[in-house]
Amino acid sequence: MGSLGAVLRHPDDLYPLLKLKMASRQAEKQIPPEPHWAFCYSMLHKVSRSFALVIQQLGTDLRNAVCIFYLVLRALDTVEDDTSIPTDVKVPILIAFHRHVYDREWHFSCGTKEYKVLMDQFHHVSTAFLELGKGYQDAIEDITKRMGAGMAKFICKEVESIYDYDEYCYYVAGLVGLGLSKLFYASGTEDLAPDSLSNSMGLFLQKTNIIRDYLEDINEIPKCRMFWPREIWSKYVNKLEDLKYVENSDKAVQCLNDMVTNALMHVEDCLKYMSALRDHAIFRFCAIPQIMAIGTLALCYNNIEVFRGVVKMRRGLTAKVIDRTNNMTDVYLAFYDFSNILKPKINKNDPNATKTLSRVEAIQKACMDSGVLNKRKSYIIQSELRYSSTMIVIFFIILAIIFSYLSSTRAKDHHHL
Ligand code: IN0
Repeated sequence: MGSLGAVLRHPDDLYPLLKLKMASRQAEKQIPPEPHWAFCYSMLHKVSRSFALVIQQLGTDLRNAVCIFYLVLRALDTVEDDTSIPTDVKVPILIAFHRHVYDREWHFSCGTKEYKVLMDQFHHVSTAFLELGKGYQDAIEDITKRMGAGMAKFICKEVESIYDYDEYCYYVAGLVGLGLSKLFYASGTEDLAPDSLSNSMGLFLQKTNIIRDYLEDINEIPKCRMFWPREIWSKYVNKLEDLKYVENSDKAVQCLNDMVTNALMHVEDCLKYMSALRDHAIFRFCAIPQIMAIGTLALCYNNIEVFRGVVKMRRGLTAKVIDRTNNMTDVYLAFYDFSNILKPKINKNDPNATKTLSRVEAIQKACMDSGVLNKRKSYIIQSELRYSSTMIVIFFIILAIIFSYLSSTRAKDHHHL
């Protein structure tokens, strides 16, 4: 469906979409003059689109640190993801990456498109990194070191058990949470969050990505990447790739629902983490990706399309989330609404139906217990209903215009006769 079609179906997306577009133009104009910072910020915009805007709203020092942290992690990810690099070359790079960030001469060519540019011009990132405060540098170095080692460990190791799955996600995303919490603390605006909650923030995002990207990862050339744990998929099929074949559709959806139920375990921790934040910009930076994740899970649950193509939230809904996420009330409303979208999709015959339902109800209870839920009725759904009634009114007005036009031409025809 084209973007015009999407906007016609959801006319209330138009305002947030325009607002996002303007904010994005504005942000692109505000690129710093120094060439290394200019490179880092324009790269950030290229690799993360809407997320870059939310980073841009942080206070200057923290914003620079997060921008560099983000790019260092993307670079590390590019090395890990590039299936054409032989293991004996890849592993030492991953392990030594935390030292490369201090070395302005270092670079390693890999990846494709914008990631290739990031890798080829990595000296700009190192130069900018060396200008950060010591507290920020130490946090970034420490996380890069632990993450690189963890990624190296998983290069030759398959994700077998659910324990392995949580461990892998801890290395690639939980550690990002620990690192960000350290950066927020170093900026002087937040208390240091407990590691377990910071970890859950990353796990929830990463598990959602792993679920959504099944097809893309399994079809990766020259070697497929597999992140779904055998302990889960082996209950449904003999090989992970069997999930994509039409004849296994029922099993595939059951397995998918099992994976979504597993990801939903982290929600209460995430709500707790976000509710402790004080700074408005940091809050939005953390809350927007979380709402996108619960929205994506609600969309993926029981949805065979995950095994056929790309399942993503529409751009207009993303724009709405960016526009409307300002405080914890918005977060509870969003989590409540998206769990309400997921709930009726639970099929009684699904092997995990009871478990999924109790997960969803626990999330809804956590949102309810916050005591803010009846202030405004709904975050997403209510406004869609309100606007669809606006659409009906517009439809009748157009109908009336066409009708009066037709009857006037008919009147003229009569006249001519
Ligand atoms: C992130 C996270 C992120 C943001 C805020 C708080 C976090 C706390 C713990 C862990 C991660 C946290 O958010 C981004 C979001 C993002 O990049 N969105 C993309 C969408 C996409 O499909 O790529 C966009 O274009 O908007 C995120 O996904 N990750 C990330 C990476 C680095 C940093 Cl500093 C923060 C990646 C990951 C693997 C989930 C940690």
